[in-house]
Amino acid sequence: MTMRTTIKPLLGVLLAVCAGMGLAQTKLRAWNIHPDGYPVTEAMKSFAEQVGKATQGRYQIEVFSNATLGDQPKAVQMLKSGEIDLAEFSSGPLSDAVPGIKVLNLPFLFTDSAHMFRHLDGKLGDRFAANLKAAGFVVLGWYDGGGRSFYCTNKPINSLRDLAGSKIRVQQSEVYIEMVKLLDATPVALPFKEVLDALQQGKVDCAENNLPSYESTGHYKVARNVYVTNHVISPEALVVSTKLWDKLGKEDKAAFSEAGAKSALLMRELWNKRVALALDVTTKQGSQFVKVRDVSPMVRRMGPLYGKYMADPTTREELLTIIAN
Ligand code: GTR
Repeated sequence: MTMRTTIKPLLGVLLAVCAGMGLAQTKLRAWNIHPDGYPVTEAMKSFAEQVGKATQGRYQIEVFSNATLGDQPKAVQMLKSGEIDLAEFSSGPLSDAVPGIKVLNLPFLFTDSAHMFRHLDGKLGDRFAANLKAAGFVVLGWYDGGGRSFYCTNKPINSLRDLAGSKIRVQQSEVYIEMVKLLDATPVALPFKEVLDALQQGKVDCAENNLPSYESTGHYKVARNVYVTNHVISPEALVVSTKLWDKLGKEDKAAFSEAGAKSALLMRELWNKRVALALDVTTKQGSQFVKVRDVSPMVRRMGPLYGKYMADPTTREELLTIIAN
């Protein structure tokens, strides 16, 4: 008898024995767009470690960072189809697949992260999580996406007039595309990984992001003119596919949820430190920050976008609840 004929049945028996001892291991794949050391990556790693511990090693989660498994819209589909099990998504690209969370990307909706988390950690957060679950994504934790601002390669931006006519890279997400059009600029939707080249090669004049991503991507090295608008403050989410979730037992669900909640708190803490660090690094390297003096002209430009959300009773209620509280 050769190795080849014995190995399969032996493996089967070993796995069955392990399962009987509660030792069967399930390997899970988690998608992440950011590099090592970034708050999202570190929080995901800590999540993976905690799940491993809490389930006595039965679940082994591997975090694939730097978008090595594909860009964000692709990963959203991969999670739905079960090709990957977990992911950390920005609410921008995620909302194209789940219209029930679109309102979260509206410009000037949240005044700061504390305002955002007051809602996400409360009733509205539960509602958005339910909408996500119905679409195949179970939220394990809301992460911080920070405040996004514009930055350009060639000229200082002092007003909306300076942005008009520019080609601005946006996330692959409808709300962002509409927002840039309303500023009389041209939106260019590109995957995150392609933005540095696009800025360098002049395919786009500007991009927009939060400070930690502005720094971690090296965008600051080519686009030094930052127009600090914080036009979108929106969340990100650590999610697991409902395909996997539905297979988990009660105790394992609790272990995943607890690890997710803890990782969110860690992420938010790391985030604040990283914002400060990114500001320091980019300033020292020559980035020029011009703070918008008055956001009202920009808010007024967004009228048609708000109009759409006010026309729908559900999003109208969400929008009004958020701005009133
Ligand atoms: C980052 C966000 C990423 C991605 C990126 C982008 O702030 O964390 O998930 O959405 O922005 O602009 O593509």
